[in-house]
Amino acid sequence: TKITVLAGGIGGARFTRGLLHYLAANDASAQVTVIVNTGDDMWLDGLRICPDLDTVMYTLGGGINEEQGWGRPDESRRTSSEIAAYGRGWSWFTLGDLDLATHIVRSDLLRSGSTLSEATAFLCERWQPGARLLPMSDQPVETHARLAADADEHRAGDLIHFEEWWVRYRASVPVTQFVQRGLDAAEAAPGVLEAILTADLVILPPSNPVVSIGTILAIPGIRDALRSTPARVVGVSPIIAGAAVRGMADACLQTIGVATTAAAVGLHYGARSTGGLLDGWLVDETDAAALPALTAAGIRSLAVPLWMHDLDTTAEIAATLFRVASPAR
Ligand code: GDP
Ligand code: FO1
Ligand code: CA
Repeated sequence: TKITVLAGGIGGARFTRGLLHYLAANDASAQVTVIVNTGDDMWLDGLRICPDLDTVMYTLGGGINEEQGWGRPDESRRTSSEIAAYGRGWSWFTLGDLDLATHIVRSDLLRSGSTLSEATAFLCERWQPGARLLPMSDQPVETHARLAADADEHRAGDLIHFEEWWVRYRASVPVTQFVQRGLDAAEAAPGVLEAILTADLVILPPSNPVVSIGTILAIPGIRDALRSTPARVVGVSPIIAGAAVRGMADACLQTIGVATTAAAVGLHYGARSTGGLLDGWLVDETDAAALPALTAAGIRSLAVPLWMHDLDTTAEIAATLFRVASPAR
């Protein structure tokens, strides 16, 4: 079985870890490819930072800081503090000392001519994530937020990097739009379209629908590949009981005019039968009231527990997802 997952950071990483746990017991020959959002990437302190790629790599490779959800366990901020003492970098964005090694190695590879795909494959040789990790694109595509109000040195109308809006402002400054800078020159990375077109199953895990999945879908060719793949395309709602479970995804959804509900996000992706992306959609057991609207729209939906408490509860979500995907088309 070939399975392709489109992922952002923490949500997509945790889901995929549960998926691999399920497959180890039920389909050991399955091959999983994760297409990862690189819209959060940036140059900082002369280094290329790829937050979502690193979160997925560390989570699947057993090197994630579990409490934080990103970065490595037992990191010091000594190097970050030294950079801040020079008045450089982003004082509100912490690069742990162990994580910095990853950024240094990646930046070295990129400067000596490797593509991001090649640098990612190299880093994964150490971490052995158990899945093939592909950046969505080898060209830099960086998500920016257009501010609706002044904030510190920024004026209303300015574009700021997504991570500044998310981490420095905790998504609390209103935004009029998200802009993917670099999109015009970007194409899907090697293997990405093929992974979608030749899969048996494509999964949209609980990742941010706007700035993670939405950014991946904006790369030329990816949305069309999802529409035309013979694979089943099934998703897991990142919204439970009208709330973004962790983080501030509601502020992102509000910006694009989508309600923070499991039904609205499912309908935003849309049914494949009507030009959208989804064959199936899982909502949380508390969101069962959303089922009639989703079913009426042509999306096979089920209401089951969607909290990824641990490996077993997450594997159970993956198992349900296979059931939703299985009926012959
Ligand atoms: P990020 O890059 O780290 O922000 O991660 P993602 O793009 O993968 O987005 C994470 C999204 O997953 C959040 O917006 C939450 O709404 C959602 N999420 C987090 N934990 C859970 C969970 O346990 N269950 C479900 N269903 N969704 C979750
Ligand atoms: N998230 C934070 O909330 N604060 C940080 O200082 C921070 C640093 C950071 C460094 C490397 C990395 O890979 C991820 C990091 N994150 C941090 C997480 C992350 O970038 C964001 O929460 C997500 O990208 C939002 O989607
Ligand atoms: Ca992210």
